[in-house]
Amino acid sequence: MLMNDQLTEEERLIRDSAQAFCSRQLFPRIKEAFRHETFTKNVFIEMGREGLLGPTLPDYGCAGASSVAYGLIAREIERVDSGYRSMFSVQSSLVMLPIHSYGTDAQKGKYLPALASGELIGAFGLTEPDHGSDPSGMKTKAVKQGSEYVLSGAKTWITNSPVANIFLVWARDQDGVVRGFILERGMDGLSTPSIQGKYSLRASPTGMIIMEDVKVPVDNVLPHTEGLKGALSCLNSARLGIAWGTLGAAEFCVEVARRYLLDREQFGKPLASQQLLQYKLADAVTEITLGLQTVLRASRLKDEGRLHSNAISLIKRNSCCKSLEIARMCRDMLGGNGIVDEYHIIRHLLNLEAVKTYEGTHDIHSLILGKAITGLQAFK
Ligand code: TGC
Ligand code: FAD
Repeated sequence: MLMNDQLTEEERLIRDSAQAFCSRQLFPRIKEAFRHETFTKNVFIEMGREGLLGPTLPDYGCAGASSVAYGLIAREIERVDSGYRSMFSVQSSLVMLPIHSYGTDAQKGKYLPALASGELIGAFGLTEPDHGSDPSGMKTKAVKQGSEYVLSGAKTWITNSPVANIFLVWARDQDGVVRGFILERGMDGLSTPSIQGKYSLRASPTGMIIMEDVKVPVDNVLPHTEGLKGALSCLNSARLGIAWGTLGAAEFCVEVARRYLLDREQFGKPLASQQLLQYKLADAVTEITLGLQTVLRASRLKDEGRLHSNAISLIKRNSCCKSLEIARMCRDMLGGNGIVDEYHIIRHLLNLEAVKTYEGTHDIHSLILGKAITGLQAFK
């Protein structure tokens, strides 16, 4: 579709430099990082040095780039690994963006430059052990006592939590109003155990945020958001990035499969010459092409202030689901070699299973779309 022509000069430059960075800095470490669940803070520092963190913010050391540029970065990072894209998404969209949108000048000045450089790592705590798809039932409490709030409760499945320095936590105050709080590592009563045994996103640390009467100064409350809407609004930008990113993972899988099929001969000729396999490649390339055009259009609408969150649900759901199907099909095309991490496809396939679940599961986005189509709410 000559997508290159649909990008601005700045977007092309950002994409090319992100691509060079990802192949130079991220790709060489991913196999070992996934195998051994190793994390290095350098990933954040290097992303920060490259100007990739919080790229749409207009100030505090950020690039002020378009939502398309944000998506192009997500696509390049996820071409390498969804876990690295998770780190980028949470830092940029779920921590920096809410602080920028809802925070005081003092909070912005204190946290944003250090988050942009990767010196500080952030985490976003919405999900709780008993409230995943339905965060409206959240139990984490914030009780005001003088100049502090006392937070108690637990968040789980939190990307970056075991390594984060700051935690954007959503909790209910004594009046039942959901508010955003910035917690810092080292506060008494705060702990962040890792979740063990993940077979997906192994390069991305995931854990809990446990709060046992953590005293949080009122200066750490985000003043410009009240109610669940604030927390859910944060998800829009991250979901858009996922819609771009997962297509990058799918593109990588297709490229590996294409090269493999051209090189490998069975029954006396290259597998790539077999009609069944060409048919599958045609399906994969079609879905990726359609998906990219749609996320591009959605991102342009976002920058014009005309993108509805229902449309974000549509692209998050579609990209995750199609990319997962493509990864599975490519895995199959490599036969036995498809399950070996040397070829990377099995890693993408395992990652995409989690990406289909977080930021609203596939079926939750189906229900959001179902409500938009019928006017009837089917969640509850
Ligand atoms: P509902 O009544 O529909 O909504 C409450 C208020 O919020 C508004 N709203 C939104 N506003 C902006 N953007 C959105 N996407 C919004 N979704 C809802 C809504 O208009 C309403 O506003 P108001 O003014 O009327 O008060 O709320 P509900 O309780 O019925 O729930 C709706 C539902 C199920 C769609 C929502 O709870 C939901 O999206 N659930 C999924 C939960 C989820 O996505 N969690 C993500 C956690 S973070 C994460 O996974 C990070 S992984 C990142 C990584 O590693 O990359
Ligand atoms: P549940 O809500 O228990 O859902 C289980 C199943 O039931 C799903 O198939 C779901 O689609 C289905 N279901 C639920 N409700 C309905 C319904 N009404 N009708 C039909 N089907 C329904 N959260 C954060 O806050 N911050 C993070 O940084 C973060 N990072 C994550 C990283 C990883 C690796 C993972 C796996 C999750 C992360 N999450 C994070 C949590 C994520 O958002 C939740 O896992 C997700 O919202 C689903 O919640 P749940 O796991 O509790 O599943």
